Amino acid sequence: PELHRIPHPPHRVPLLGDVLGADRRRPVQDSMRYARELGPIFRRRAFGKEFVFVWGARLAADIADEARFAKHVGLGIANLRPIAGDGLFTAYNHEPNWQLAHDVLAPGFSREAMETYHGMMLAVTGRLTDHWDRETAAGRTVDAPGDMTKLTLETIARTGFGHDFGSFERDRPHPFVSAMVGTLTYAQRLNSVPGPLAPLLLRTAARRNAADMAYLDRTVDGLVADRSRSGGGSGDLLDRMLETAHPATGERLSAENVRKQVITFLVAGHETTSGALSFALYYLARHPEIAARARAEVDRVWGGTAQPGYEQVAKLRYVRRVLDETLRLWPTAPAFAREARQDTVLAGEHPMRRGAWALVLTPMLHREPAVWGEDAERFDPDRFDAKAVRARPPHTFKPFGTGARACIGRQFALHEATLVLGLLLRRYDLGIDPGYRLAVTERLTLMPDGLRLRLDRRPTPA
Ligand code: MNH
Repeated sequence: PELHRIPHPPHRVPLLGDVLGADRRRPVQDSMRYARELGPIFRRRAFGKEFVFVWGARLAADIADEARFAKHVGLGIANLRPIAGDGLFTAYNHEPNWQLAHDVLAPGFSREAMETYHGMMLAVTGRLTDHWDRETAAGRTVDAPGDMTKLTLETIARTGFGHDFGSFERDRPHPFVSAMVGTLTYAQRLNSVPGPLAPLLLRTAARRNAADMAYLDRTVDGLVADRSRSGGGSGDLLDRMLETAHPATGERLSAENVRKQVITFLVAGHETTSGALSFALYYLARHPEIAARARAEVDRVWGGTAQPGYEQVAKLRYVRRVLDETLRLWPTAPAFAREARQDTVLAGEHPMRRGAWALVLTPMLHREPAVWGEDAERFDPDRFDAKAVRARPPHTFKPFGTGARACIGRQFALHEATLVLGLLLRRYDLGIDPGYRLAVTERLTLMPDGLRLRLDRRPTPA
């Protein structure tokens, strides 16, 4: 955008830019603070580069126009290119492997595919509740984000790749998770050092990152080798990646691209869902009256069925609203970037050259008072009842991004998270230390920090 009309923080340091008071470990929450000071569009400078953020509803709606704007692969996402390459998430719009992989993999998220995942999701949740039952019986609290990460990693590994990481049989996170957190944190850190100095400043971190990347690669190669030995699976994501030809062109994914897709789906397929579940558990524990209403719905809709069927999940309308409201306040993939396809004017006010780009800061778009009201900071699932949703302008709720490059795993994540919340609400009363203050850690994604829950077993159907 034409920059001079866009506000920026008042005290700029020569060369360094807007670094005074900046929190380099929490770039998103830092930007939220600037947003509140500077308004619906603002810019931040770091090391000679200028980044434009938009979050006003009018601007966000305009930049969602697919005719004039498209996904921009920049910043944190571009920093993931060494590991995820031209995989679906990090591919440039013009790379042929994007369309190829999209067309080959999209049926893996159809309703029929989802129905086959449902039973596996139930089984993985059973491993979580076994673990939580033991902890609870022993009088211990549980590590909500840690255990949600085990759950979602096992779910995507099993449904997508027929693989078992054995997360619940370990005390510490699986090394795959540590390596992933390492690469995500490193990708985020690369944004906060001057490019040319990065090799010097981050020497130790870069070496660690290389080791993390090598570990992820080895894991993936092992997974693919297992599949080749055992022959085709059940038509899961890995089978699609390895064997399915494009319906129109007959083309297949190359071995190198398959590696990128497996890493992409193992990471994108669990990290953000884990955060969403963790934040939801936090809000449910904090608001017993909301938990009670959600639990009453589960008891009413599922009745005595121990193992709810696939269609029983979408019927949990209020639980689903709890999730939507959670993703409103803490969209766990908290920003996405859009670039101009041609010279254009954003919202009739900000001229942009072809290729110029801006970040949509979703946590602030989702708190825009003009759309969500003066009480936008308050957790209230009723904001997502059908009538309230119809009354809101379009493009004001974007936790899964927008347009052709929006999240391919949305239905997967929502089905999994609704199912899991339903099962947990039915099985436990959720307690939280009244002194706990929500703290959010960032590693490109968002996750509540230090959230421990105290559970009480409820009677459940056998
Ligand atoms: Mn997901 C893209 C958020 C769950 C796989 N995802 C995106 C984008 C957002 C997003 C935002 C768009 C990013 C951008 O424009 O740069 N995703 C989420 C959230 C959850 C989530 C908040 C859970 C909650 N995502 C999942 C799951 C999977 C998945 C589950 C896989 C099983 N997501 C992807 C892939 C893309 C993506 C792959 C890239 C799609 C594309 O560019 O074609």
